[in-house]
Amino acid sequence: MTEKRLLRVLQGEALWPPPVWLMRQAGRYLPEFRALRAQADFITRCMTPDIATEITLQPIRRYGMDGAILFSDILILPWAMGQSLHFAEGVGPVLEPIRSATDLDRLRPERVADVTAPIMETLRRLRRSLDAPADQSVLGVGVAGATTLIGFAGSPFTVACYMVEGGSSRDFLEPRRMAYEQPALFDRLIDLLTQATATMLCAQIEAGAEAVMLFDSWAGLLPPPQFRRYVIEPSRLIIDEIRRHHPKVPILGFPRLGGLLVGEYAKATGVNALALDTSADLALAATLVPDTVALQGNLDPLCLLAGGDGLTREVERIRHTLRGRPHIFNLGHGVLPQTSPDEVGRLVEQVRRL
Ligand code: 1CP
Repeated sequence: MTEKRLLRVLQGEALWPPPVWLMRQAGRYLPEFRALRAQADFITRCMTPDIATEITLQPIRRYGMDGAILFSDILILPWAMGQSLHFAEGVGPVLEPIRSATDLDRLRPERVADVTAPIMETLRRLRRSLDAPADQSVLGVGVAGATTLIGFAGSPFTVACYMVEGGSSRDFLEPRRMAYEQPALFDRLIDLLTQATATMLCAQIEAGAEAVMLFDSWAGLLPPPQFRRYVIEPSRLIIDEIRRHHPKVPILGFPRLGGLLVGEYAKATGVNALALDTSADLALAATLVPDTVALQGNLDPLCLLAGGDGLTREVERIRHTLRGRPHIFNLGHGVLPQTSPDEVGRLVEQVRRL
């Protein structure tokens, strides 16, 4: 049996204390990340195995997290298909928007494998580093061989949001309009992303990812019929395709702000773990989702930022509410840049307290 506690929970075991990792655990709140950040722009950092490997391992060295998530981004996929992308300081991603069939026809999904080859090299190096015997490990005592390597992609709907909007937005009006006004075009984009995402996640697994996660950060913008069509159905197809090639590799899904539809999402897609955002009531989610499916989450990133006794109380509430069922401790969204590295250390220590 594997020594990796996160993998055991993904296979349906309830462990006490729960394993822990954090979304955006490699990030600006770490001084060692900021030091590397000056060296290259964001896409170069993702595409350079030396840098991406180092950034992924930083939080593992510091905290011995149970999960290491590949340092990359959900928007690397459209970029690899040829859509122009850059990350503007203080603004976020900026893309040349896709608004017509002509724009869509310019995308080159057949190029993704070649363009993302350096990312697969990063995964191979990460797996070697994480699984090196203790006496050869670059990680701390007790960490060698204990951390699960997680690959990921954005879900088709969330990636389509950025591709059609041309960047970040609070409400993503352009993709939501396209879904109503040009449904055939939006369907084509979702279908193209569904196929490309399944292929890329299979490649990540073949390069060493032991689990993969689908981030659907904007799923909660959709009414139920569209949630079924653009969130559940493409995720189900991606998961079916991955299982055809890699039946044993666990898959996590994060339909953020999915509300009452998280149960239907979990059952229809067949995810091994459902990541819950901060708004989810854990006891209610536990009744909606089959108890063979692990729940991941869902501490408020602001609570971690604020720290102190409030953090202690929330960690206790969350881990005790889900005690007895498969649970992976995590935040309900990413670590905020203003977070203190010491509070992250305190959080991990407390989650692991017997
Ligand atoms: O300037 C910088 O250093 C770039 C900041 C940054 C980082 C560190 C971006 C730009 N992406 C990432 C890494 C990243 N993104 C990871 C791997 C590292 C880790 O988790 O530790 C992952 C899993 C993501 C996933 C991601 N990117 C999501 C889904 C999860 C979520 O946060 O909702 C989304 C929506 C993105 C888009 C994106 N990329 C970057 C930014 C600033 C954004 C968000 C823009 C927005 O708010 O709309």
